[in-house]
Amino acid sequence: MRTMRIGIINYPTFGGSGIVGTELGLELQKRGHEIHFISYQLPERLKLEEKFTFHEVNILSYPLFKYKPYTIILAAKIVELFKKYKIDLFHGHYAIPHSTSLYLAKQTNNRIKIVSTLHGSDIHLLGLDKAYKPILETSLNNHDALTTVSNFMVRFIKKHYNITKEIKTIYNFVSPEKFNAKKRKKKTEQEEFVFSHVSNFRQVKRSPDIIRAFALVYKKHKNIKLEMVGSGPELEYCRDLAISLGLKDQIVFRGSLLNVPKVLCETDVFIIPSEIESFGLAALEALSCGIPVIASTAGGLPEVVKHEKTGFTAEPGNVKQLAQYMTILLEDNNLRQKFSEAAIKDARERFHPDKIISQYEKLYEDLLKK
Ligand code: GMT
Repeated sequence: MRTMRIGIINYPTFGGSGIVGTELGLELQKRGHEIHFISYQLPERLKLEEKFTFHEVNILSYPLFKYKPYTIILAAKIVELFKKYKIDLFHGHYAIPHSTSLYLAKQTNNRIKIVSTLHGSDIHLLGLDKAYKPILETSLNNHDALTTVSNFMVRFIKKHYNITKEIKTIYNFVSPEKFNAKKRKKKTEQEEFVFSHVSNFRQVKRSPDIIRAFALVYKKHKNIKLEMVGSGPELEYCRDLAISLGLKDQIVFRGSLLNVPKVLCETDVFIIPSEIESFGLAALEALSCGIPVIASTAGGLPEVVKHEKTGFTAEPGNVKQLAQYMTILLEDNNLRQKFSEAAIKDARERFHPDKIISQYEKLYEDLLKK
């Protein structure tokens, strides 16, 4: 396989698309490709690395600008980097506004090859707004290749957008070195049983449902704890809810953490009850650590969590069902162990970087041949 020069454009924050973009770049780099990371700030997960090339997109201020035109500045950066480093292709993560910057760059220089991965709320929430939709459709229809992260997303895009280009599903992936069961502590019967949740606390995540379900479980089981990791618009509401239900000491809010594997080491069951979720990278990271997951049946989550094999899937918004599944897993050590072993096996078989990265490499090779 030829080595390629690849520009990766992503958000630098803790969100799933930013993480997938960064981890993809690092995995490609390990395989010998020359990677150029491009963003307005150093991506969080790159801060842990030693070797990488990062290009900052500087946003100039000007007295007339109330809103800075990032889309144009990023497009100009892509054109500049293409010329300077002879980059074979640019791959954007999260369509708004990256896919439009890529489209503008290609309009400026037709030899630039562009790929976008459509991750989640860029499509099932934000992109549906008429403020974005027509420009998004034009931008995506003029790409060299498009990918998304689940079969659910392919169906959703076909149903709601006028996209004529083929869209390929390439699942999120997880590194067994970074997320593994070996680091998990063996617990004694006396130790607290830990549920955890990692998210950006937006409404779509339905984080308060977990607190309400936890309150139901707590009526019978006192030796339990809930770890809530991340921050976002509903965090304060969740804190207040925990206090009002008398669970201040049982529920810990950790804020945004870089060291998610550390929390997972102490977790017995992971919960992700989203209203809609294109894939659920946080669920996959938990499965990779051998943690059974209770997910909702929404979006692409059932493609990741196998009901009654690696966890349970519950109707979004059904707090009683969530509490039932939490109780089953809490009370049945054997079932938890069975799910845990199946979770590790499934994460390695279906979502190992070796399996997923080669799909991206093939996609790149095919489009460069054209
Ligand atoms: O939309 C978000 O909540 C964040 C978003 C992002 O782009 O940062 O995450 C999405 O992309 C992840 C990586 O592909 C997926 O694993 C998440 O399921 C997806 N989130 C949603 O669809 C809500």
